[in-house]
This record gives sequence, structure tokens and C-alpha cells, in this order.
Amino acid sequence: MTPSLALLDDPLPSAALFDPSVDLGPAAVFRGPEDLVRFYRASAGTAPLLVVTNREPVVWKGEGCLSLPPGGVSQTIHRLLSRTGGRWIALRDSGGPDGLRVPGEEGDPGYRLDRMEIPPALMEGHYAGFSNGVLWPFFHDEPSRISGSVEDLAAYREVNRRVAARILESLRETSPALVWVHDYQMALVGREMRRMGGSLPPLAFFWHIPWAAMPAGEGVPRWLGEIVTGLLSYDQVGFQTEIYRDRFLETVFALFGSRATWDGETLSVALEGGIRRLHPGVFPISIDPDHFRMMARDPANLLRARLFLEDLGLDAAASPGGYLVSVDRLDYSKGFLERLDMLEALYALDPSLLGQLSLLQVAPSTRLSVDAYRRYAEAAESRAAEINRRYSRGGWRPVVTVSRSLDPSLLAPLYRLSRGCLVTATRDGMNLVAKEFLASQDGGSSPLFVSRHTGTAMTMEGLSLIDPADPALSARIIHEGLCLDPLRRQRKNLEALAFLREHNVYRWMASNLARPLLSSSLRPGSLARPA
Ligand code: ADQ
Repeated sequence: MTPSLALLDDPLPSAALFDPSVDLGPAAVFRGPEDLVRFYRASAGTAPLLVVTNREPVVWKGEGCLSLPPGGVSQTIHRLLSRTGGRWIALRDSGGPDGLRVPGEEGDPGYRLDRMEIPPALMEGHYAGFSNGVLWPFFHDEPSRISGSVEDLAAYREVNRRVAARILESLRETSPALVWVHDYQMALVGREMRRMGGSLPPLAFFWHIPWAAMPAGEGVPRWLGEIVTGLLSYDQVGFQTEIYRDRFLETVFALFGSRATWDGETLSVALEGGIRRLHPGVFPISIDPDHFRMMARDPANLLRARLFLEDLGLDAAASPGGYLVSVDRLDYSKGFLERLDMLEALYALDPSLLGQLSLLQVAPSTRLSVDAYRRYAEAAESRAAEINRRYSRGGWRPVVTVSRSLDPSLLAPLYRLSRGCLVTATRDGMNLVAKEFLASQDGGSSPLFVSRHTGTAMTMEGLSLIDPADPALSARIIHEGLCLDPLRRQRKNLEALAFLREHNVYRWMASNLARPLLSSSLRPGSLARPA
């Protein structure tokens, strides 16, 4: 059934909420943070969750004043921890003390945030050197951008070891139902914890970025062997898509041959110390679509967005055909150069768009301590300037770049007021911007054009797929999409929104936690008791 606008205005049916079992099943409905909190309590009882990320969720503004996460995954984790108690360990990236109490709302316990200070040289090797100089380009299929040294790998190991030690320290004070570690900067934390010994709660890990296919005929690089073996130390490793999970399994088989077996649920690997068993799962990450719908509809937000567009010269008078929108960190994996090639191909295909349709790029710089990023930012800037020199007319510019982050309450109406959205990543674990755009349409008919190399394209149906490697073909797809009957475009958007409302970030989080929480509640002497 095609979802109607009226249906979208109803809350989701409150039928079966969930059974705190491994399989959340299609009946499990997570309408918002409350359902996630109920799921957590039903599965873990009063045992807290311990979360570990590279980046801290809050920014210290001085004198105990904190700015909380504006949205996204951090905010979802933050909300759960605020209400259920717990602990978050991260590397400190603003001022203030090592340990903070992050307050919950009235009546909520809040949680403790451990903010580990890492000496700058060590952090440089860990973050700019190995995480973003080696792991990021490798897993985003950009081998020519890999730059890292043995010292960087040593720094990465050392930071992971320190984080592991901090977790073990906190286990002396608290008995979490599980430890949930995030992303490629922290792959070795589980290994280090097991090396340090002692009894541990279940260890879950989520890998947010793609897993690369192994180059045919080449062995697995030694450092990659170490990362993979490190990941085997967790009890569950989550991936965004089946493709990434299967590539991970292929890497394991390339390394361990017949010492590894996989039964569709459990991966078993015979290592020197015994057999490691873990669950490599698939959990496509998502957003809170209702939150974006509300922000995109809010009259005050819409007014602010209109004024913002006027300042940029993108209001109806200055840019009569409107604008296509792109929102991403200025990262080479997001395909900035390819996007500009597509735009040029679109103008070549339909010159009547010149003077009419612009591209609005919201693109804050990122990771500037890494050479490859600095060079890329320069190249993207000069390519945009070249297009602007060539095609600008009167006050109209083809490319308008905003080089800073915008609050989600402004992004949502900017998505909604656009003529369409371009997601041009050459590789992307998921891409949440695509989902935010679809949610912000909320009955609107502006199309999303999303790269086939994103997790979003791999896990959602009915999307208009483009290929950054083929700008001319992509331009044709974009042109067709823009010319499509608005009612058909609206129907596609509504179907996508209905999917996102079911597969939202709360469900994502619960499905990540379900299996490890169940195993935690079954452990003898565990504090976690199902309700
Ligand atoms: P990212 O590479 O950062 O995340 P993405 O999934 O698009 O990519 O998430 C970015 C988030 O930051 C979105 O919520 C977006 O709104 C926000 N954002 C991006 N640019 C912004 C801007 N200019 N101003 C304000 N907000 C901005 C990594 C992986 C992805 C994976 C996510 C989550 O690379 O593949 O989807 O983690 O797992």
C-alpha cells in the first residue's frame, strides 16, 4: 500500500513493542527514545551500558556548561544513557576536567563521561596518522591516499591500550550489562582488554565505515591482519550492510583459512589461545525521521532558512530554478570533484538550467591535520571557483559553498526547500544525509539522487541511484529525475519515509544491543536481569 500523507501524520501503531529476545522481528516497533529505554530496561534491568567512542558527545563551554549533541547517533546514545544511567568513555577534545557528570532531564540519572586526555603527539599518530592516514583511505578504496608510518601504528595501539585500561578501571566501579565500542579508531580495544585479563561483560563493536574488498592476488597487509584479529576479540561486530559483513568474512578466511568457520550466525576462529566465537551482524544505521520532519515543517525554521538562502543569493528572485543541496564534511570519500563534474555535465545536457539551478554545498572542512585532506580541500575549492568563473551570470552563481556546519534545525528546512539532493560519495558506510533529506521532504516531491556506493543505496529500495564514477550518466539520471511527474516523486519519497520510520535509529540501536544483552542476562552472577 502506498503510504498517504494522512498516514504519516499518525503515530506509528503501538502494537507489539518488543520481546527482549535476540530477534527483534518485524513486530518490534520503536516509535522514539521511550521505546528504546523500555527495551533496554526490559533486557538489561538496572545494569548500565558502557559506551566507548573516539569523539566525545559533548563540548565543554567552560564553568561546567556543556553543549549536548545536536542530533544523530551521539544524541540517541546520549538520550539512552541519560535515562538509564551508564558511562561513556571518549578521548577529550574540548577543555574541562577528565570526568564529568552529564545531567539527564528532570528525574533522569544522567551519566558519567570519562574524557581521556591523550598527549598531542600520541593523538596525532593515532588519529591523523593511522586512523585517518591509513584505515580511512584503505577502507574507502583510496589506496593512493594512504600515508602512515610504523610509529603511527604504534600510537594507534597505545591509544587503544589506554582506552582498554580505562574501561577495566571503570569495571571495578560499575558492572555494565555490556561494553559497546565504536568505529575504526578503536578496533584493538577489545583485544587489549582481553590481554589485560579478568572477567569481562559482553563486548560489542560497531564498524561505521565500509569494509573493503581484498585486492585479488595480494596478501592481507600485516597491519590489517592485526586489525582483523583485534576485531575477533569482540563478541559481536556490527556492519552497516551485508556486503561489508561478507567482505569482512572473506578477509577472515583469507587470513585463517580452514581455522575459521561461519554458520550464518556465529564465526568461529581457532587462535593460539583457543577458539574465539563471535557474531558478525548487519545493522544498517538510521536517523530519527520524525525529528527531521518536525524540524523541516517548523515555520520559524522555514523562515530562518529562507533568510539564509536570501543571504546566499539563492532565493527565488536570484536563483529562479532553485538549488540542489549537498551536505557533507569536506572529505575525499564524499565525491566533491565528481559532484562538480556531474553539475557541469548537467549544464551541458540542458543549458536552459544555466542561470536557473544552483548547487548549494554545505561543506565544513575536516581532518585538516592530514595532508590528503588539505590537498583535497584545495582541489575542491579551485574546481568550484573554476565552474563559477565559467558559468556565473549577473548575480547568479552555479556553486554556492557554505564552509561550516549548520544546526540540524536549519539543515532540515534547507533540505525541504531544495529542488533535490545530491549524495555523491565514492564510498560511504551508510550516509545519513540521504536519510535526513528524505525525512525532511515529509510529503514534498524533491528527489534524492544517491551514489550507488553508499550503504543507504545498498539497503533501501526505490532510490534514484547515481554513480560518481560516471558523471555523464549521473547527469542524465538527475535530469530525468527532475523532470519526473511530481506526484510520482512524492510517492517515492513517501515510501522511503515510511521505511525510515520503521527502520529508525532507535530500532538500529536496539538490534545492536539485543543479542549481547541477552547473553549478558544469561551469565551467572550477572547484574543484568530481564524484567
Ligand atoms: P560521516 O562520514 O560523517 O559518518 P554521514 O552518515 O553522512 O557521514 O553523517 C554525517 C552527519 O553529520 C549527518 O547527521 C549530517 O547531517 C551531519 N553533517 C554532515 N555535514 C554537515 C554539515 N555541513 N553541517 C551540519 N551537519 C552536517 C560516518 C560514516 C557514514 C555513516 C555514519 C554513521 O562515514 O558512512 O553513515 O558514520 O554510521
